[in-house]
Amino acid sequence: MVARGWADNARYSVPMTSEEAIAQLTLIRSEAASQAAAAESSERLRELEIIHLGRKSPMAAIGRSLREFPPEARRQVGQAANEARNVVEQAIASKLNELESSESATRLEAQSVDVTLPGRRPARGSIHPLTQVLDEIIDTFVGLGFKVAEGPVVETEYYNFEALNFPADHPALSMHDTFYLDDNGAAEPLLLRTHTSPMQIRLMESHAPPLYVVIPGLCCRRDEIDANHLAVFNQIEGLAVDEGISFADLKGTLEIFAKNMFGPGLRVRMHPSFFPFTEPSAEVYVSCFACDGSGCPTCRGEGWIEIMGAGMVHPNVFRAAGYPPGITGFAFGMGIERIAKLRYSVSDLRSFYDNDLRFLAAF
Ligand code: 2U9
Repeated sequence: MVARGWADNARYSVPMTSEEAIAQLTLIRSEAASQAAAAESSERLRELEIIHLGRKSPMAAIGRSLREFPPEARRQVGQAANEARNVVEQAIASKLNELESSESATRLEAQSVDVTLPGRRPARGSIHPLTQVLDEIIDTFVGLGFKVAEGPVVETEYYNFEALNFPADHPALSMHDTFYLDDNGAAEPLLLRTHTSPMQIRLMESHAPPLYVVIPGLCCRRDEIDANHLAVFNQIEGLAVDEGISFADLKGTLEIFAKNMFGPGLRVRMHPSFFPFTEPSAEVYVSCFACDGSGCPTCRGEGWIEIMGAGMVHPNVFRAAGYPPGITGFAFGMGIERIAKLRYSVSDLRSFYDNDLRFLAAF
């Protein structure tokens, strides 16, 4: 039967008989199926989908012209169009499936890992020499029953100076010249602490005696930087407060520390000195661990090396902290960088902060 319909795209915008439409569909169906089978990529298949099944495809045009055919022809053309669409969809889908699995196999192949190759060893860091020395110092004092505490680097003038018995115009203050913060209306000037001693005052305010504590931490002074001085450095200070604590307890404690740090055979000597917060005060020396006291370049020919300062806590300091009259205690303080410099025979303190891996790898 010759029944006419219309195909409305450029190629097929001519009236068609149902036979012509069915012939067209058969042609589209076989062409599209063989194009799909020959496709080499999923992109090409998506392109074929648009060409053969899309809104502007000849197949869609025939579909739109169905209503122009009489019922019997419409049924035949419609059935042929459905079959053609199913065949083309099926051909595209199965090729897509095939391509995707081979594309993913190629991808997996490219990403595969040879587990038999030797591993790459990650570069490992090490503990900074200053941290190593600090840990060793802390270990000794913890072994003797001291606790460890830390406090703020930003302090008030009261805790950094006044409570520690620094008279307002005393020359000892010049050794403690430091950096002040913009006060922003604070009741009291704020500064970067010059020693960790303020924290001992804070601890005494909140803890009744007995007190055995070491306090490590960052300190700042307005110093010219050279091989022996840094403007930002680390200290560890100790405080022991108990009934009947004597200078002998101080010396015995420091001897244990010095022998642990520099060697069991060395001797400890104390020289009179002055600090506002201790009375009496002393500089603490160890016999030179390089020449055992006979004099060498390490001890600049003196036979002795200064390692820290110490003394018996001044009664004014106990008073400021609110401790009872008659209580006794000792205190000491040392620079971590200085101890590490001596311990490892480093000639310049700045090496600890250069971040030169060749230097740091030596520890
Ligand atoms: C309180 C009472 C006493 C801490 C002390 C020193 C002696 C000392 C220096 C060593 C090298 C500082 O880093 S350094 O320049 N320190 O000589 N420090 S006694 O005395 C205290 C601390 C707190 C309440």
